[in-house]
Amino acid sequence: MNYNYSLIEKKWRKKWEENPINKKTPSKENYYCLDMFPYPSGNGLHVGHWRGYVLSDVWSRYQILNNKYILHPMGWDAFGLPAENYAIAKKMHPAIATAENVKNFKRQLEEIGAIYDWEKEVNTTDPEFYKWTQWIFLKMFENGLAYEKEMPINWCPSCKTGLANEEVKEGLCERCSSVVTKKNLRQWMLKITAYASRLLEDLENLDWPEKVKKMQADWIGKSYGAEIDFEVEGLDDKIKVFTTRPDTLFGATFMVLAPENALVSKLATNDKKEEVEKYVFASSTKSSIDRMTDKEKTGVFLGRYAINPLNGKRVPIWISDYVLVDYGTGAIMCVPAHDARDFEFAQKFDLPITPVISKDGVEIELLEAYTEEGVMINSEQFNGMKSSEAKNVIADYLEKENIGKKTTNYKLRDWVFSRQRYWGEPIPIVHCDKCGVVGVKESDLPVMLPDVESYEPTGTGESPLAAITEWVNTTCPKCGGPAKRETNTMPQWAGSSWYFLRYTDPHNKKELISKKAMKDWLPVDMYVGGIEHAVLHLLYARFYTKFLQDIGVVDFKEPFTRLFNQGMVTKNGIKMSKSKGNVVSPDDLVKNYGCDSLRMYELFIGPPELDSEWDDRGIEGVYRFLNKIWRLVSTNKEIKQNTDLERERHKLIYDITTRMEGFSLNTVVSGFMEHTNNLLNLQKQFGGVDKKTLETLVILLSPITPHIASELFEMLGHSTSIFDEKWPKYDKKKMEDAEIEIVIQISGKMAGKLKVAKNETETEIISKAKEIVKARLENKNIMKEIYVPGRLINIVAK
Ligand code: ANZ
Ligand code: ZN
Repeated sequence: MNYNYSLIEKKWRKKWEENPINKKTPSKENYYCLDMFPYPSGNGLHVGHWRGYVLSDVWSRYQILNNKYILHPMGWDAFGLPAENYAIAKKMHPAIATAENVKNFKRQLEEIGAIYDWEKEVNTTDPEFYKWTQWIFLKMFENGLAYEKEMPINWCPSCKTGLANEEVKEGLCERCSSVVTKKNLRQWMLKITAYASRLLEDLENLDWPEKVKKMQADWIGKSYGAEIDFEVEGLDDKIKVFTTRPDTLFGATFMVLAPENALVSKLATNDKKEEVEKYVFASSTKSSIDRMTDKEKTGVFLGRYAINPLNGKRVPIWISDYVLVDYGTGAIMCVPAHDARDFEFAQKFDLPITPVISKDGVEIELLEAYTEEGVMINSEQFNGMKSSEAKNVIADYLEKENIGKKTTNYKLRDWVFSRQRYWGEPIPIVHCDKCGVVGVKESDLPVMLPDVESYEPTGTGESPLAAITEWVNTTCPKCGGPAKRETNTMPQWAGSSWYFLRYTDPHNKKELISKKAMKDWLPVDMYVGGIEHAVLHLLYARFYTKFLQDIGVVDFKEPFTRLFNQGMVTKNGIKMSKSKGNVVSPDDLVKNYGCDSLRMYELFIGPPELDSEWDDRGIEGVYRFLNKIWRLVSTNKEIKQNTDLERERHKLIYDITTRMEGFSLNTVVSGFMEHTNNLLNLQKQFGGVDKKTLETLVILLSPITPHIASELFEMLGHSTSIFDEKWPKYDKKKMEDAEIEIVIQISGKMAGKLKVAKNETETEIISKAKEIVKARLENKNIMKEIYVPGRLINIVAK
């Protein structure tokens, strides 16, 4: 009988459909294993996408065998730019394009043999779902966390929409790689900054990759420092700066304000006004990428001076676009001796450079900024102090003298939450001339996204929704007078910031989720997805969770207890993607080798957390290996268990279990390969293998290759599902080899080796050892014989 994967896979799919393998029993604990849900693109899945879904399916099945009742849902992140851009390109309504793509995705996911609970499917574009996305926004609005602001935002001229800072990568639009510019628009903002410290502190206890935690911490970007006031000569105004280096204050020889700083026009002296205005305008039209990467520093002197509060020296005030208006106070004190950017600026404009820290307290001429710690110089009463101490001492002194105060600053900015696009959740807000900005009544949710003829972006900064007057014109929920709907929509992140909650109770019409569903399933036990979501999605989801905790919807502070980031699949060294033209479709591979072979090969290509190169020929080897297992079991003549077989079985369980637990799934596969060879050898040696060993092997295999494992389990005489079995347990004592190897030394030098039975006595062992090294002991006197049990014998001889 040959391994007929196609028959077997069909057979077991059907059985699982009729008889789901994930069953609730009183003894089972719940376990929530979640995939990052995909946006259903038109391209379908390639083997790179498969990798993540295989990982989470293997993990879910492994949990079932560990007596868990699992929630393993799937859904669609279907609002947003990618879906809309695709629909525009195909000249289809996004709703229709999305529905088609979802269908195709589902078919492909079923090919994986994954056990998704389709009863729990969610779709962010379903009004029953986005009703709650809007509800969360309303609650944030009521709690002062959603607010409007006129501001220069990142604007992608190609996508014709505003972008969050998070969606701009090195000055380019994350979606389409166009250069991002600035545009002044009224925006809805979410006050994520109110949660900055909690978002930072709560990272600590998460079972997440350290790398991801660090990326989040860096993004939140907490800096300790001080705000210091500089008086302006001849005016009552003060300039407040933020610095992380109060220890360098004596070296502050000039100041720089961001061009957008509100004080600029007031501080500029008359003879400088024209030049200043020109510069301010030029920076406003510069793209952020230029501002960040321009090599030559630029700037203009305002014609005015401030006073260094410690040494009373006059410092000229400049503007330059290397200072950002929205970080710290939008103004800095410049210490060219110890800051690289300030050094460059000082050199370019010939400004004084005064070192205030040196390595060993001796002043030397600087060829570049000295940014290390050291000993204070040129700093009056603080001279000789370590700069690391001076940081605090000077900050304390400034506080005492009322010149400054210690503060912390976060890089994290409030979240630009509106998009000027059609394909998103309408923001549930109404603008009334009398009452101002009013939230839609909860009972009127969802605010349905109207059907429109033209959903292409207008490019004017207005959403296409603004053109639908019958939708825009409404009545004010407060006064009943005429009012207009908010026409901006939410960003794609809105739905994905909380979807994982809804899976636990997707059909609840009364609440976002019930308390029972929350207690039963949340937080998520294991979250599997790509590293590209390390910052944004995970940060937003954490923020939403904390907010929902604050308003009593959930009772935990972190949504994802354990996180696993799978690496990318590459082909010829670059990420597999349709646009790179290097995708491998799973369809033919499944046809030619079966789903089990492809599942196993996906794991075998490399450590799951690392990027791995795809090699089409590799699957052949895995296929041959499954055939080997097939033969091992199907041709076996059953014999009674003996100690060799028992030992091999426990070793097998041990290896597979420890590697599974460590999520080292590629070595799980290689472990199977090793142990299958061992079993084949034992089969040859003893004329067969015992039944228990083979049962163990196929149970261990079942999370990875569920179809063939189920078939072989049946072949071994079982009529129940393999997934009703328990994950096998190992006994370390039974793994020990019957023979041990002992090293023989003569006077501490290696002289030979000896294999002995475990129960042999010391005298027997020593006499055997002496027999082996007899030749080297000739003409020598044995002074001493030292035996370290189970390890070595040292014969001391002269
Ligand atoms: C004086 C100084 C001396 C500084 C020195 C650094 C080194 P992080 O760690 O990123 O918080 N800074 C403050 N606000 C800024 C803004 N809006 N745009 C550009 N730069 C700004 O860095 C804080 C430091 O970055 C601050 O400390 C300030 O320069 C600069 F030897 O002040 B420092
Ligand atoms: Zn009103």
